Amino acid sequence: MKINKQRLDNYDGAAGGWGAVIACATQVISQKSPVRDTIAIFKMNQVKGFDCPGCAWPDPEHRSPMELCENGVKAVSWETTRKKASPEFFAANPVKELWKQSDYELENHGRLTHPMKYDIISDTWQPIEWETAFSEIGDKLRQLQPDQVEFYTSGRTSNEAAFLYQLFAREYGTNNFPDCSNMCHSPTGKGLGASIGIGKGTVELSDFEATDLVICVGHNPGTNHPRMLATLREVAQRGGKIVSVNPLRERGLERFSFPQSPTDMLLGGSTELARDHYQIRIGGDAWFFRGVMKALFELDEQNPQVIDRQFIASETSGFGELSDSLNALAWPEIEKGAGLTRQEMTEFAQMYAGHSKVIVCYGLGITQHRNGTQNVQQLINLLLLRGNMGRKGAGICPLRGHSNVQGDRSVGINEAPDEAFNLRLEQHFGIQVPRQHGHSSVESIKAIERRESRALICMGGNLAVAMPDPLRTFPALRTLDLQVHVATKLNRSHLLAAKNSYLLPALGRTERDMQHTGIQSVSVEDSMSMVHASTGSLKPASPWLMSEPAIIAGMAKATLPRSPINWAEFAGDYRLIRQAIEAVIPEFYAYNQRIEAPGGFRLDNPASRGEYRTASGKATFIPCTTEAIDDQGLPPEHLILATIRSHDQYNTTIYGMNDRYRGVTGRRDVIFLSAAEARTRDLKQGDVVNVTACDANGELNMERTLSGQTVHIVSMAIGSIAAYLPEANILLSLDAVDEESLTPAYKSAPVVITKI
Ligand SMILES: Nc1nc2c(c(=O)[nH]1)N[C@H]1C(S)=C(S)[C@@H](COP(=O)(O)OP(=O)(O)OC[C@H]3O[C@@H](n4cnc5c(=O)[nH]c(N)nc54)[C@H](O)[C@@H]3O)O[C@H]1N2
Ligand SMILES: Nc1nc2c(c(=O)[nH]1)N[C@H]1C(S)=C(S)[C@@H](COP(=O)(O)OP(=O)(O)OC[C@H]3O[C@@H](n4cnc5c(=O)[nH]c(N)nc54)[C@H](O)[C@@H]3O)O[C@H]1N2
Ligand SMILES: [Mo]
Repeated sequence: MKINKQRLDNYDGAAGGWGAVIACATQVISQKSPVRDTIAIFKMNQVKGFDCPGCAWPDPEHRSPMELCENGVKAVSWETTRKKASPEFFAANPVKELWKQSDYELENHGRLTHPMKYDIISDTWQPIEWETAFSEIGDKLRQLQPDQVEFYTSGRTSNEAAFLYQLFAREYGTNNFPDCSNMCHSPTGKGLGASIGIGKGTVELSDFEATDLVICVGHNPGTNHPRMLATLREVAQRGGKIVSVNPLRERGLERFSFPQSPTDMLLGGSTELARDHYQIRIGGDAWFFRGVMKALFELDEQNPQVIDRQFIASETSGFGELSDSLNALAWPEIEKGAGLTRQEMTEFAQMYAGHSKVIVCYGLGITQHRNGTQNVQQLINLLLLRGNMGRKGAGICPLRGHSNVQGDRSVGINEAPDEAFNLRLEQHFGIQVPRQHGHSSVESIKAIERRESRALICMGGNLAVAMPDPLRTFPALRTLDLQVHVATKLNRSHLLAAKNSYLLPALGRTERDMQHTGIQSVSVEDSMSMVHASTGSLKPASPWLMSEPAIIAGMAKATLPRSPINWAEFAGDYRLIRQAIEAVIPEFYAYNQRIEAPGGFRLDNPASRGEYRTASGKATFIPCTTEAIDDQGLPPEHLILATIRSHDQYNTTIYGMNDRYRGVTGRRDVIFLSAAEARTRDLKQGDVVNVTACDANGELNMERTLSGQTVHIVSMAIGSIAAYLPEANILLSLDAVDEESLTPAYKSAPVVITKI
C-alpha cells in the first residue's frame, strides 16, 4: 500500500469542488479499472442504470448525466476493481497470516472469484463447487434447530434477494434476522412508529424546494450523503436557512462547491450552507431539544402564536404530558446535559418559531445512544409543536444508511413480524412460518456467545467488525458450527472461520445479472420511500459468481427438499419474486409495472399526508424519560466518545487513509478533541495518548484500551471525543444499547485519555 505522508491540519476549503474531482480520479486509478469505472459511473443512478451502492439519498427526477458524487465513485470503483482474490491467492495465504492484515488490505485484495470452503488442516480457503457447497450447507442446517441459526442481512441486498432470504429463513423455521439497520436506524423505526405511525421519514425531495428551514442534527452529509449537498445548496441559494446541531463542525455542512457547477469549479465559488452551528455535547440531544421546547413554551407566553394549538388539538395527543414533563425540568440541569446555555437554546427556539415550514434531518448522532429512540421522538415533539408535519415543506428526514437498508425492512427482514404478514406468507406459499420473535443484531451475538445459536448466514456485510466489543464478538463467532458468508470482498468476519465455513461470491450491483429468462433487474428503496429498478451492465468480475437470489434459492432448495416453493423459477425470473412480494405486501401493488416508470414509485406514506396510524390515531407527543445526567459514578475527567466515519471509508470498508474535510492525511490513528478539553489535560496538537473505556460501574477497564492515538484539536463540544470506527470498537460495550431498539450506543462510550 502506498502510504501518504501523515498530516493533521485544518482544512479550509469548501466541501466538494476540485478536491472531490481529484479524489475520484485517484480512487479509480488505484483500483486499476479506469475504463470499466468510467462506463459504470455514467450508468450510475440513471434510468435503466444501476442504483449507486453508496448511500440511500434519493435522485432528483431530472437527472443530469453528470450527477455523480465522490463517495459514489469510490463505492463503484471499489466494486468494479480489476484486483481479484482468486483460489491461488487463498492457497498462498493461510487465514492466520491474513488476520495480521488491516481491514483496508483485506478488501483491497479485490473481488472474490470462486465459492470457497475453509480447510481447518491447512488453515486456508479452498475452492468448492457451488452445488457441493449448497448441499453441505443444506445438510448442516437440517441437523440444527431453526432457532439455532442467525440470518444476517447487510443493507445492499436488493428487495428481491431480501424477500427470498426471509422466505427461506421463515419456511426453515426462524425469525432470527439480525440486520444492519439494528446498528443504525432501528431507533427511527421504533421511535417514529410510536410517534407518527410509520417508521420512516415523511419528506420527499420536493419538500426541500418548499421548506424555509432545515435543521441538520447529528449527520455528516459531506461524507455520508454527498448528493444531499446539492439539495442543501438549492435551499441556501433560495434563501432558506440551514442550521446544524452537532458536537463537531463538519465542513460538509458549512460550505459546498458543486462539482457540476462551472462557476463554482472555474471561479472557485462555493455556497454557504449552515451558518449557525450548535455544538452540543455528545449525547446531549435530548437535553438540547427539551431545552429548546421549554424555551418555545416560554416564548409562547409572550406570543401565543408560537405554539400551534389548533394543529395540536386536531392532530395530536399527549400534549399535556409533554408540557408537564418540560415544566418539571430545571434550566441548570438542561444546560449541563446539552453543554450549551439557556440563551443559546432560547435563540434556537426563536429562530425555529420564525420559520413556517421546517424539516428536521438527522443521522446516527441521534440514534446511536442509550436513549436513541427517545432522541428521535424529541425531534418529532419539536416539529409537532408548530404543526410541521403532514404538509408540504415540513417533516422529518432520517438519513438512512446502506443504499437498500430501508427496502430490506419493507419486504420482511424483521425479527418481530406482525401476524397479518405471517398469515399472508402462509396463505400465498402454502407454508408454515414461526410466530416466536427472533433476534436482532446484539441479541444474535449474545445468543452465539451463550452457544445457543450455532450457525450464522450473512447476506453481505462484515458483522463481526461492525458490532461493538471485538473482545467478546470475535471469540464468540469462532465457536460456531456453521458460517456462510455471501460477499463480494474478503473481510475480517470471514477470517473468524468456524468448523464449517463457506465464502460464496456474489455479483455486485454494477454487474450484468443474466439468468435463463434474460438480464435481470432488481429494485431498491431510498431514504424517501421511492422504489426503483437497478440494472447492472458490466461483465461480472468472474464467471463463477452467482446472484444473491440464485445463491439463496440454491441454499433453500438444498435445505428444504420438500418445499412447495419453486426456488429455481424465482432465481430465473425476478419478476416472479416481485409478483410474490406484491401478493404478500399489498403496498407493492402493480410492482412490475410501477418500477418501469423512470424514477420508480413511492410507497404509501400516510404520515406525510397527515394520517397517523398510531395507537391513538393521532400524532403523539412522547416525553423523554431520561431523568438525570448520565455521568453517575464516572471519573470526573471522563469524556464521552463517539465513533465516526472518515471521508475515505464505507462502514468497515476502508478506501484510503485520508479524512479530507477534517484535515487528516495518511492515517487513521487519530482522536478529535476540543482545544478546551486538551488544555484541561495539558495536551497539545500531535500528542500521543491512550484511550481507555470505563465499565458499567464507572471503573477503568485497561483491557479495553485504544493505544497510541494522536490528538487532533478541532472545533468540537466540551466533554466530547471522537475516533474512527472500527478501530475504536474495542472501547464499546455490547451491553450499552438503546433500551427500546437494542441499537448499540456507538456514540456514547465513557472513556478516559492518558498522555504517553
Ligand atoms: N461514504 C460513506 N457513506 C455512507 C456511509 C459510510 O460509512 N461512508 N455509511 C452509510 C451508513 S450505513 C449510514 S447509517 C449513514 C451514516 O451517516 P451519518 O449519520 O452521517 O453517520 P456518522 O458519520 O457515523 O455520524 C454522523 C455525525 O454524528 C455526529 N455526532 C456524534 N455524536 C453526536 C451526538 O451525540 N449528537 C449529535 N447531534 N451529533 C453527534 C458526528 O459528529 C457526525 O458528524 O451513512 C451511509 N453513507
Ligand atoms: N463503532 C461503530 N460501529 C458501527 C457503526 C458506527 O457508527 N460506529 N455504524 C454501524 C452501521 S450504521 C452499520 S449499517 C454497520 C454496517 O455493517 P455491515 O453492513 O455488516 O458492514 P459493511 O462494512 O457495510 O460491509 C462490507 C462488506 O460487504 C460486502 N459487500 C459489499 N457489497 C456487497 C454486495 O453487493 N453483496 C454482498 N453479498 N456483499 C457485499 C463486502 O464483502 C464487504 O466486505 O456498521 C455498524 N458499526
Ligand atoms: Mo448504517
